[in-house]
Amino acid sequence: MIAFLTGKDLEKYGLSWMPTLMSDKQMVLPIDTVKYQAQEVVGVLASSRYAAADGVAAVEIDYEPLPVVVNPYKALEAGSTKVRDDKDSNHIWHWEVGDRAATDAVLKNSHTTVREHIYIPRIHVASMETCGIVAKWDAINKHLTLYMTTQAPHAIRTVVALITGHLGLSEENIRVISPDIGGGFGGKVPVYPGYVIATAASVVTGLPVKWIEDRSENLQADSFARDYHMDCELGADKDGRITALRIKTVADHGYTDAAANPSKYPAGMFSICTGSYDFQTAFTEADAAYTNKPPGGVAYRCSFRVTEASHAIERMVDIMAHERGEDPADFRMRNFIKPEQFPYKSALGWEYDSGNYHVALTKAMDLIGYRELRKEQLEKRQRGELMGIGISSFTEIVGAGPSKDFDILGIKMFDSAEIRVHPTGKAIARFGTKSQGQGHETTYAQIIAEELGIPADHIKVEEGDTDTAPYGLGTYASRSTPTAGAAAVMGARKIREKARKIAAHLLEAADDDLIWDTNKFYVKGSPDKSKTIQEIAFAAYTNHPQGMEAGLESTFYYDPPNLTFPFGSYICCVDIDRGTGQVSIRKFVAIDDCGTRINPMIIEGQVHGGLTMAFAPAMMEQIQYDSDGNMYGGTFMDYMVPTAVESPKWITGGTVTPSPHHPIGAKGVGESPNVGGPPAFANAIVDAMWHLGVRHIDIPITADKVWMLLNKHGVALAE
Ligand code: MCN
Ligand code: CUN
Repeated sequence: MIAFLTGKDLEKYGLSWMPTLMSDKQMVLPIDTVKYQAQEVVGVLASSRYAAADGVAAVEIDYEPLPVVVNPYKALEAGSTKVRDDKDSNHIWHWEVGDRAATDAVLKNSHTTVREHIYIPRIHVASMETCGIVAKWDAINKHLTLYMTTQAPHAIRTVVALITGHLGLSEENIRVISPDIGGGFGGKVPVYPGYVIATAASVVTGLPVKWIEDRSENLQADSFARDYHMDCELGADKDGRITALRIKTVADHGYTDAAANPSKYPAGMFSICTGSYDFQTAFTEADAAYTNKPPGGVAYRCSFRVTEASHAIERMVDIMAHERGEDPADFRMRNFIKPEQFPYKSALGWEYDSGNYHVALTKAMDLIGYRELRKEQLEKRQRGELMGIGISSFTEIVGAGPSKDFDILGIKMFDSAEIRVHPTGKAIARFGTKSQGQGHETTYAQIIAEELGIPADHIKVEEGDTDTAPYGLGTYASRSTPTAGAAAVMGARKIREKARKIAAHLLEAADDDLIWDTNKFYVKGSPDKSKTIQEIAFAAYTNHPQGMEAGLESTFYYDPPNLTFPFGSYICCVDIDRGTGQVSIRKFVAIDDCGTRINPMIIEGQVHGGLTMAFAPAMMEQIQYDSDGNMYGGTFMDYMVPTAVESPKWITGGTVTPSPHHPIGAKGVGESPNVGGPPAFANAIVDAMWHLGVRHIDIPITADKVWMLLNKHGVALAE
């Protein structure tokens, strides 16, 4: 054992609390009260894992139970137990967008209105590897190196510099390295106490210090996602045209707002909740509450609360269609934003760049054989069998910036690429994003190869080292392709323009007389007079024009003019066993549109993974607490992550509607399947049971929930 570190020790350095990304604050180590079960209480430093475990076992803490508040509605009531002594109440913020009065009036006068309370419970990303860090303080050079699992290394470096400046640490002496981190999925965006404790411990002891979570620590104490309680109301006229949407949300943030949203958007991009439909009128508001739970409101492949928004609208549209006795596909087709309406200004303020929703849904319907399945469903229903079909036609919103509206802790959201072409025509490219398994090494190289004609396997892609990579905001919210991917294009084009000048010099021609073709410039009218990019690269270092800077490289910071709006149509077909309530996914078809596709195989991988991560919270995953704030479970015995055995087979396809403002028309895709997926399952299951009187089931839709409903409606088979 080397040392114990307490909140009191950290207080000396002003580090017992730290800022969160939403300008709230979070305990690093507590001094006399803890806020939730499983909160870190003391740091034990030892020279081996075994000694550290003995050290932990030797720690004795006297806990005195204090009143807690676990339910966010209760937390918001006057006189409720206060979670935070430093705050006046448990109400964190109120946020609203849209026209409240107009929405109320339109809903009041609508021919049909449907209402539903929809809850999306807490879930946890459970990536392959947990979070960890090795902090190494070099006292002689006053240099700090942090090898850590972060999705945003540069932002971390700046934050460390800002909060430790008073201790003499300076940004040029901080190096953050994020190697292969075993998956991120948003869970590795926040800063966790373990990182800070390891760093402080290294500075105090002068030794390199490693912290790595075990699985239970990861499940119980890291940031959680969702926990949105949504009251939704949707109206339609007598012809089945949507009139207005209202959603009122209570957001459970645990004891601190540690969400990783852009500053201006406390509820993220939730106002995309009008989805793929043409709304004139809408209003949404949210109130966030403190409760005695770990920090919530962050990650799980979500694009900043878009999963919640998409679940709400896709469930509501389905409920409306059923209420009207109409086929949900026909109802959607009538109400979709039409292709000629793009760029489309939504009632809640977004400008959708491009879309073609009818085609995507038609393609999905053809692929699954929708009309035949409906026929089969009717026949089965007559035999008393339960079969359901669910559609989700979602719209995503990804690619933050634009920096005029988007920042994290004041740092504007753009992204970057730095490309260097070496004399022999090979290249290295570095980015401000950080792949966690999305394959940037492959796709960024492909982008540059396409623009410069250098073979992709001659291009080395690097990310995640703040000493070498250009400044960027990292990888989350499917922003890499819309931002850094665009920077790669623009940077490569800058290089091509310089290459043109060098080629003109070599070919003794005017710049304007040169034509670019795949990997070379040739002289207009004489295609045999040409210089390849490799010849040009060599000349950039050996024979460049007098007066021109040597070398062939560029740095580009790309600030997107708008977000990108990928979309898709998913259809799920289920059978339900009346004896057990077991739902089996018979078929699942996913049509995704992410604009121009850079690498279809990588996209398919993203979609397969994302659909599995949509299936998980729809059918299995959930973090629950009892009324005293004790977490049920906290291991993989209780938190059900699907394996290959449970996961359905995915049938995927796509359409291509390029983004008009991205330099190659690409939109993000990394989170689409996860954002669009859950309501497809829920809609299918409710569809199977609607005729029994079931209107809505909150996810996860487990067999016991289904069986209870079957039993309640008198159709469960009992042996
Ligand atoms: N791509 C493409 N053509 C497009 C769009 C994307 O070929 N039109 C490729 C990209 O070049 C990239 C990949 O698809 O290689 C994903 O790109 P993009 O949609 O831009 O998303 P990001 O790279 O920004 O990845 C983030 C996204 C998020 S936010 C989560 S959460 C998530 C996800 O990616 N976490 C993942 N997918 C993951 N996949 C793995 N293996 N591990 C994670 O932690
Ligand atoms: Cu919201 S999970 Mo991804 O944005 O890292």
